[in-house]
Formats: sequence, structure tokens, C-alpha cells
Amino acid sequence: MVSVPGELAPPPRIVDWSLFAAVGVAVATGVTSFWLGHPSDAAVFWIHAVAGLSLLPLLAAKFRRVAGRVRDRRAWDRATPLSVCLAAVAVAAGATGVGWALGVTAPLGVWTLLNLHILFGLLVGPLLLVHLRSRFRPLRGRDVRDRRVALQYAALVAAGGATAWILRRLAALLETPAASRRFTGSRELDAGSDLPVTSWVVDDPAPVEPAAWTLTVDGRVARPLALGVDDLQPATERRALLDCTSGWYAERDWRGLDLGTLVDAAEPTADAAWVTVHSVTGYRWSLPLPEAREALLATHLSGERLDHGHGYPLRLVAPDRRGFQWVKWIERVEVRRRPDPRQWLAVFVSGFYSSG
Ligand code: HEM
Ligand SMILES: Nc1nc2c(c(=O)[nH]1)N[C@H]1C(S)=C(S)[C@@H](COP(=O)(O)O)O[C@H]1N2
Ligand SMILES: [Mo]
Repeated sequence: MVSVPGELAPPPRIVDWSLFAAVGVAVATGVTSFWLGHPSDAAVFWIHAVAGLSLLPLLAAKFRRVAGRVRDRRAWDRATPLSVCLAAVAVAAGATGVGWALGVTAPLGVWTLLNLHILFGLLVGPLLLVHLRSRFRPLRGRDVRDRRVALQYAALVAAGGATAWILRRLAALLETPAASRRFTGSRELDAGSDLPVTSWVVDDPAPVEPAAWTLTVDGRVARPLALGVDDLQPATERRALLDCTSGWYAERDWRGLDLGTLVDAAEPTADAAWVTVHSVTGYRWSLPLPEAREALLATHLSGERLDHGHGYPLRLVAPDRRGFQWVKWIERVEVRRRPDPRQWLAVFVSGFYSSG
């Protein structure tokens, strides 16, 4: 390891509090990134990369400081094992993040390296909080006022940004699987291959019986509608990109009904502002009305009638939204004044109580 002259090493409490800040920003942006799929959200992913990459030199500085104490078993106290565990998980989170950015593939079954990264990332926060119960030291004014600290911060952020950029160039240059990554980090699925059947948590309903199925359009509308499978007239074609949070994307041709036309046929009232699309499982998501007008209720994928796994008889195609928001097995379109807050729970638990 490169040794830093003593007078250049940042004060210990600055290193510790910077680690705290970097973890906070990385976890906050990592979690929010799940709900972001529009190109205008790209900055959040860059901030995540910079925070995540800044963590690595900070961890190196910290390890250099505490190495002696960790190597000497007599210096251990009750909190030391957890600290060692935290260090390992933080390094694993950073390493899997870098690995994902470089295009590393891991033989993890249905899991991607990104899924593993998210698991480590989510573990860091709670471990850090427990760590702080025994190791908390307040930040002192004289540490913060040190002029070198501002410079070191600027260098850290600049190096993080440069490294993130280099990782992208490197993945492209070496033509690794990450060469095709979007700003979300997702990699392209082969154009020829079938779209995988994907569940966000455990949604797995029985196939929808067309004779027993109706699509209801209700809520803030003057003329609620009920349509059967034979009433669906799939007249709109749309090429759209599905970007799943487990790290893949695929552009495909979809055909179906224009969601805007359907909502307008039900005559939304003056206060209508959101459209919530419900699945037979209770799974649901809401779109602002103007965005819903751009969305499709698909009946066909790549020219073929949807099969059960992809959401027969009807599934949402919501461009620039993440895959988990593309609700499958739709049975209800609800026009509302506000988004449905229950969606935040429903997407996580629907599969546990809906009949399978
Ligand atoms: C301490 C915790 C974390 C660290 C140190 C960390 C670090 C990293 C790093 C270094 C990268 C690659 C950066 C790059 O693109 O060049 C990355 C990518 C990514 N991380 Fe994290 N991360 C953490 C937590 C999380 C969490 C909690 C989530 C989600 C819940 C998450 C989601 C992602 C995603 C989606 C990417 C791919 C986006 C991209 O490649 O730009 N991360 N992370
Ligand atoms: N009702 C319902 N719709 C759902 C899901 C789900 O679990 N339940 N999974 C979502 C997720 S995570 C993704 S990525 C896409 C995947 O669509 P596909 O299975 O057609 O590839 O569907 C979304 N629609
Ligand atoms: Mo997904």
C-alpha cells in the first residue's frame, strides 16, 4: 500500500465521518435508483458511483490506521468482531459494484452480481449503525476547519468521478458484457433471446381464465367501463425498452391498447390526475395522467399474443419506467386524484396473499 506522509493523512475523525457520509449517500442513491428509469435521472447513478468509489480510498485510510489494533488479538473488545464484519461487507459492496460496472458475470443461478451488490449494500447501513453504538466519536471543529480537508474532499470526489468514467470506457474497450450498459447500469439482453419471465418478489398467479376476466376502468370517471377479452382492440404498436432492476434491459415491439384512449373513453372527471393499474394479484403501480397517456396496455409481444408469464391478457408498457412498474395480469385501471400509497406495500407483498 502507498504510504501517505503523516502530515498529509486526513485527521481520523474526518476519515470516519467521511465514511459515514459516503455510505449514507451510496445507500440513499442506490435505493432511490430503483425507482428511476428516465434518462434525466442519470445524475443519481453518477452520484452513487462517486460515493461508492470514494468509499474505497477512505476505507484504505481507515484500515491503515486500525490495522495494528485488529492484528493484535489482545486489543480486541466485544465490538471488534462486528467491526471486522462491517469492513468485509463494505469492501464486498464496493468490489461487487466495481465488478458489475466492469462487466463481471458471476455463476449465481437466477441472481446477478448486481443482486449480490445490492444485498451487501443494504447490509452496510445496519452494521454501521451497530458499529457506531460502541465507536461513536463526535466531529470536532478543529478537524473540520483544517484547510487541507476541503482540498482532500475535492480530490476524492474528482478521483471518484474519473474512476467511474474510466470504468465505463474500460468496459466498452474490453467489450465486456457491461459495454452495453445503460445509465442505470443494466446490460442488454440478446435481441434474439426470449424476454425472461420475471417476478419482482413472488407474484405467480394461476393463468387468467379469459371467460372469467373483465377489465374495469373506474374511479374518478363519469362513465366506468367493463371490457371482456373480446372487446380489446389492440391497435397501437410501440417499440419500448424494459429495464429490470436485476440489471438487464431489452427493447421489444409491443402491441396493445392506448391507455390514454381507454381512460378518455371513461370520461375522467376534472380532478382526475393519476392512473393506478392493478394486477389480479393486488400488485399495482400509479402513473401521472399525462404519462399514462403515453403508456400502452399490451396484448402482444413481438407479434405474438402475450403468454401467461408475460402477463396475459394485459400488461402495462410504461416507457422510461423500471421493469417492476410494468404491471402484468391487469384487471383494473383506476383513475384517481392522487397516486395510490398502498402500491408501496402491494408490490412487496402481493405474491404472498394472492392465490397462486
Ligand atoms: C455502502 C454501500 C454501497 C457501495 C459502497 C456501493 C458501490 C457501488 C459502486 C462502486 C458501483 C459501481 C459504480 C460505477 O458505476 O462505476 C455501484 C453500482 C451500483 N450500485 Fe451500489 N453501492 C452501495 C450500495 C448500493 C445499494 C444499497 C443499492 C441498491 C439498493 C445499489 C445499487 C447499485 C446499482 C443499481 C449500481 C449500478 C449502477 C451503475 O453501474 O452505475 N448500491 N455501487
Ligand atoms: N403483477 C406483477 N407484474 C409484474 C411483476 C410482478 O412481480 N407482478 N414483475 C415486474 C418485473 S420486476 C419486471 S422486470 C417485469 C418483467 O416482465 P416480463 O416477465 O414480461 O419480462 O414485469 C413486472 N411486472
Ligand atoms: Mo424486474
